[in-house]
Amino acid sequence: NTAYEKDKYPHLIGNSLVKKPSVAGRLQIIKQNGRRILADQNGEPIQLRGMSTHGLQWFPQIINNNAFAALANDWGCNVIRLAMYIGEGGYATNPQVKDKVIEGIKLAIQNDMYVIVDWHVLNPGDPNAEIYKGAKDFFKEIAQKFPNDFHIIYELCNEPNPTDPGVTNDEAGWKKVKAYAEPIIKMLRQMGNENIIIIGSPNWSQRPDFAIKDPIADDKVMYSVHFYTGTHKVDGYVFENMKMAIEAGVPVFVTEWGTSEASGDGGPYLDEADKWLEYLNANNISWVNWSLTNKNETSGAFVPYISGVSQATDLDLGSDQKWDISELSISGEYVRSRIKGIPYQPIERTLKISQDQVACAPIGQPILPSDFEDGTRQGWDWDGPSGVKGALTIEEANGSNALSWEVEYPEKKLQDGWASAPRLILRNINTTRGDCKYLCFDFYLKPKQATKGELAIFLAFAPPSLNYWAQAEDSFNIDLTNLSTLKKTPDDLYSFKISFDLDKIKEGKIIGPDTHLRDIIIVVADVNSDFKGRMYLDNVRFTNMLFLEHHHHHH
Ligand code: IDC
Repeated sequence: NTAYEKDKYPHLIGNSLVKKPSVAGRLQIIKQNGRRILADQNGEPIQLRGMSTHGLQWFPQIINNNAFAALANDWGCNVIRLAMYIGEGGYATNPQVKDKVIEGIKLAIQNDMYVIVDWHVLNPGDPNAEIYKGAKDFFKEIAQKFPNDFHIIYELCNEPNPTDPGVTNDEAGWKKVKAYAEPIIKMLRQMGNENIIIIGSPNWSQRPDFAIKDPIADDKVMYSVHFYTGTHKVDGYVFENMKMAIEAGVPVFVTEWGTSEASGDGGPYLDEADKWLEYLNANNISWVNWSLTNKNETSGAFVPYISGVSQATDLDLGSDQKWDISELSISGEYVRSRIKGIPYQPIERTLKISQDQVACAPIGQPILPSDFEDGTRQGWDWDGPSGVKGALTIEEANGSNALSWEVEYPEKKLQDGWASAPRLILRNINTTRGDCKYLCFDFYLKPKQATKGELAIFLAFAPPSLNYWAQAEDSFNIDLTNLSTLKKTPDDLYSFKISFDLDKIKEGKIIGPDTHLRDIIIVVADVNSDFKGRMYLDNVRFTNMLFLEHHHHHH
C-alpha cells in the first residue's frame, strides 16, 4: 500500500529544507538559475512551512505555549504567522491586540520558529487609507522591542484590494502599495533591521508580477501570493501571475493559502491543493496555511462546534502539547501531513454531516414576506458558519406554517457566542427596504430545557455597497429565567414579536430606501443559557407597522 503522493506528487513527501531558526539562522535571498529564493545563513536554500493564526481579535486563545509547541514539534512548522487585522474590530478599534502579537513573537522564538508579523490590511483595500495610519508606528515599536531579531519577518500589508478606498489592479494600484511600503522599509533599515520584509500586491495579493518591471529597491524584500484552492486553480490567473514572477526572478512567499474557497469556507479542495504544493515545494517557495481556528469554516484547522455533531477543539490544548488527529478538521489533518511531508492518510470521520443527509423542507424561491405557507423554506437556509446544521423543516406554529429547527447550545461556552448559534440566511433576495422602518418577524420557542441565561437575536444584511455587512445595532434579547411568566399560544409555544429598527445600524452605516440588500441574516445567539429545544420563525417582512406588545431591546 504505497502512498499515492510518491509517483504523482513526489515533492509532497519529505521536509529536509524545512529548517528551524536554531539551525538556519538569519534568512537571506540568494540567486539561483535566474531566480531569487529564500536561503539560510549559509546561503543554502530553505523552505518555511507553517500556519497562520485567524484574526487575533477573534481567536487570541491560540497564543499559548502548548499550541506553539505542538505546531513546532508535532506539526513540524518552522514558521507561524500572526494575523493582526486593523479593521473588523482589530487594531484600529482594539489596540490591545498588539499585546497578542508581542506574546506570539516571544512564543515563536521560544519554540524555535520564524514568525511573520502580519499587518492584516483587508477592508478597506488601500494600505494608505486613514484606518491604517498607525502602520509605521506599529512596526517601529515591534522593531524596537525585538531589534534586528532574525526570527521576525515583517509583512507590511496582507492584501491590497479594490474595496473602497482601495487600489486598482494595475500599475497605478501597485504604485500606491509601493508608496505605502517604501517609507516603512526605509525606517526599518535605518533602525538597523536586516529582516526579510514581505509586501502584498493588488487584487488580494495576486499580482507579484508587477514587481518584474517595478520592484522595490531592497534585496531582502519578498512579494506575497495568496490563493484558495476552491477558487484559484493551478494554471489559472493567480498561478500564472505567480509563475511569471518567479521565472522572472521575483522572490515570492505564499504567506496565506487555504484549502477552501476564497471566502474561507466551502470544500475542502485537497486535490487542487496537492497540485499547488507540488509546485511550491519543487520551486522552493515558502508557504503558510490559513488558519488556526475552530470557527465553523472549512479552511479552519480545528473541529468546530456544530450542535449535536461536534464539540469545538480547544485552542489551548493542555500540557501534552499535541492535538489528537480527531481534534483537527479535514483541512487541519491534511495540512499537518503536508507540513511534515508525510503521506496524507485521513482518519475515518464518523461525525460528518451534510445538508443532504438531513431531511430539510425544499428550499423554494427567496421571497418576502416569508410566510412559509407554500411548504417550502422560501429561500431560507443555514449560513456557512452556522453552529447548527440540523434539519430545517416547515412546522405548524400558532395556526400557520413556520420555518423550524432544533437547537442545543454547548455546555462549555465558546468565546464567540455566534459560533454555536443557529445562523439563518435568505440568500440573493436582492431587495430594498423601500420606505419601511422595520424588519419584523414572529418567533416561537418550544423549550425542552430553559432555566438560565438569555437568547440574543441579531439581524444583518449583506449590501454590496456596504462591504456586504450591515448589522442592526440592537439585539432582541429573551430572558429565559422568566419564560414561565409569559403567556403561551394554544399549541404551547412561547411567542415573540420581533422588530429591528432599520435606521439604527452599527458602525454608522446607513441603509437607504434604495440600498441593494443581497442577503438577510438572522442569528439566535446564546448568552450563558442552557436552552435545548425547538425554534420557529414566521412572517419575516419589511413594514412600518410596529407591534403593540411590549418587548425589550439591548445594545
Ligand atoms: C476570512 C476569515 C473569515 C472572516 C473573514 C472576514 O476566514 O472567518 O469572516 O476573513 O474578516 C483572505 C484574507 C483573510 C480571510 C481569508 C478567507 O486575507 O482575512 O479570512 N481570505 O476569506 N484573503 C483571501 C481569503
